[in-house]
Amino acid sequence: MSDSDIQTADAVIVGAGFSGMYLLHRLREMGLKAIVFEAGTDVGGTWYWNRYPGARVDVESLAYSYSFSSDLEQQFEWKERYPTQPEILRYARHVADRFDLRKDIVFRTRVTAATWNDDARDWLIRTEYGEAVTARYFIMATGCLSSSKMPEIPGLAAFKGATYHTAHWPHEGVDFTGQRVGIIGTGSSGVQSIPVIAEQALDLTVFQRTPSYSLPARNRKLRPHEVTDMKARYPEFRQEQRESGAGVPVPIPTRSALEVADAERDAVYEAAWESGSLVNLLSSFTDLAVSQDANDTAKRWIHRKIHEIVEDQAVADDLCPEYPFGTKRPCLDTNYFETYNRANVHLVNLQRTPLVEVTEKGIRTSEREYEFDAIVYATGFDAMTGSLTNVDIRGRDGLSLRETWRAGPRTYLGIGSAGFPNLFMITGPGSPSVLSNMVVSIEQHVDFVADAIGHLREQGLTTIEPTAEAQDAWVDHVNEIASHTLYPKANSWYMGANVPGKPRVFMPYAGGVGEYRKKCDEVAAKGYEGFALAV
Ligand code: N01
Repeated sequence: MSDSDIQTADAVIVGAGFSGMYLLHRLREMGLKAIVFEAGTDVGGTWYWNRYPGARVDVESLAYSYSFSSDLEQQFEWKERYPTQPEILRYARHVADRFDLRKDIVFRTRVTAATWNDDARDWLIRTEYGEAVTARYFIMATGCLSSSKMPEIPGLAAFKGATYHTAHWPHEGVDFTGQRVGIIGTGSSGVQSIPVIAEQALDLTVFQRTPSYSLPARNRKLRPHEVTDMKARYPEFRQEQRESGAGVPVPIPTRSALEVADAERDAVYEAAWESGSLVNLLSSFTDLAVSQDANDTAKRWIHRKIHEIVEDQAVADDLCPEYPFGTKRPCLDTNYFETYNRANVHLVNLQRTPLVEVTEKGIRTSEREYEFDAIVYATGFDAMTGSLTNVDIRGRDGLSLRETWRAGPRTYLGIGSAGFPNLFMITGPGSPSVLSNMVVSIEQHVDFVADAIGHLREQGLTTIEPTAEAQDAWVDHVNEIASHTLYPKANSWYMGANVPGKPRVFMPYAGGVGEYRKKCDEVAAKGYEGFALAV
């Protein structure tokens, strides 16, 4: 490739989801030329790809939305409390149109490699089609849950029927009417899709390795006064979001679950369950995330609920999780546990009868073969690091991000990594990200990155890169906080436990978005303390 074939830009952004879109807008406002590469055919990221039946967000629409534009806040009309995937995609498209974003987004194109050139002080970014762009700043806005995974069992290609992964659902939808369907996976995607598929299919068999904690979403249309009230108090509400623990304002608990009488504790759990909000239950007492005994009270209470809803008590037993509540991502559902009361739904407990293989006709466990017309894989993602290490990123002296992170991701603030100048990650490992309302965390990171780039330009500087010392201290801090919680007790994707061979490290920052924001603000105020800046 000759030099004339290489495009130049100030910044290359990978991904046109909520992060990439806002980042493009911010950088363009600052006068930078930014190019976004996006593998899909449209904007929306997660909400572009995950079109499975029943897909919804589990943060309320009025809170799961951008705050950067008051006009956008005031003019967009959300319809439901928990919007469906099509409604969120409509919002993303609306944002793209409103801010004229598409003209700088190259769709249907994956970035495959990025190499830092220390002489030129820029990145050379390559796509799957061999295109190349040089840019001073390279930003991975690739999302935390974008690199999907299949189960690690033989015979995946042998099945003669139709197969689907929840994260790559056909745009035209799927009609399961009259079909025998098998679904593997009971995380959020499984929990949301199982009730909808069960209503359509002739027969649905659910293969469950680990049960999920799930609460009823109590979704409904938004009332006009709810929308009007929120629109009137948005500035105040946004501030509360930014200062909260998970990007969703809730009263801060003051009591231990162990210091109240059983009846009172049950009433608190009941109210949270009825509210249809995960954070209400997660933050009902001070110690659910840190004390096994406290957490056991929530666990036992939810087990009781499952046993009340599910008629067959042996099935209810199988649906009760044993790991501490909240240590794997809990779900919000519509009729999930009720679905197991249907005659056409069957639960296979893979703890008792593990998967052996996929066959021509269906799925074989250690007990027997099940025959299907279609198999749905709701088997999740190589979370947080997968989409970053899938690109061959080479920093200073050819340093490979993939190799450097072999024993687990190492970042400063979840934004940068030592040895990779001018590489930024939006909601990377080591930041609150997946433990929070993603839009709140995305906006905070985008603002931090855009401000850092603005600072470099104002000061006549060209590079910014975490120091090894600051990064080591941050990684220690992230681990230290996690070690005081119950999170490491579960085999979760937060721990990398769902991907065989992935190092077991708790990846997100569990200190809360408010505290984290304060830390980032301090870092910026001190001239980007912990980063080395150079001319
Ligand atoms: O993926 P998951 P997901 N053999 O990893 C099972 C967000 N999200 O797509 O738990 C057998 O949670 C696996 O079993 P186990 C949300 O953050 C949000 O459902 O590893 N089973 C598990 O049951 C969520 O947490 C929303 O033992 C295998 C399932 O597949 C995240 O995305 C909606 C297996 C995977 O569950 C990921 O959710 C959807 C194997 N080899 C997603 N491999 C909302 O906002 C995997 N499994 C509502």
